[in-house]
Amino acid sequence: MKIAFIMGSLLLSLSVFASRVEVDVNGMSCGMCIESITKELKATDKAENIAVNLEERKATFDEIKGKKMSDGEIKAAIKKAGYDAAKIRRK
Ligand SMILES: [Cu+2]
Repeated sequence: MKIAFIMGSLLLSLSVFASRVEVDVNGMSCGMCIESITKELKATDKAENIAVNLEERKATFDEIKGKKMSDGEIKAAIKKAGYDAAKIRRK
């Protein structure tokens, strides 16, 4: 019963989010950087659960299902915030 519930939640979360995306970002230095990157990713309307880590120089987010973002779109959003997306990984 409990396992069925866990499996169900797992399937549900898989169906809600298309994929987890991890972006290496160059040029971040403070909390304002985090804010502007988060804002621009959110503005695409394709990213959820956005987390920007200053120490790891990384932005991580979930693509909203059915709204896949191309590498170009991700780079454009990061660039709009004033930074450079170095490497994009999908999990
Ligand atoms: Cu900053």
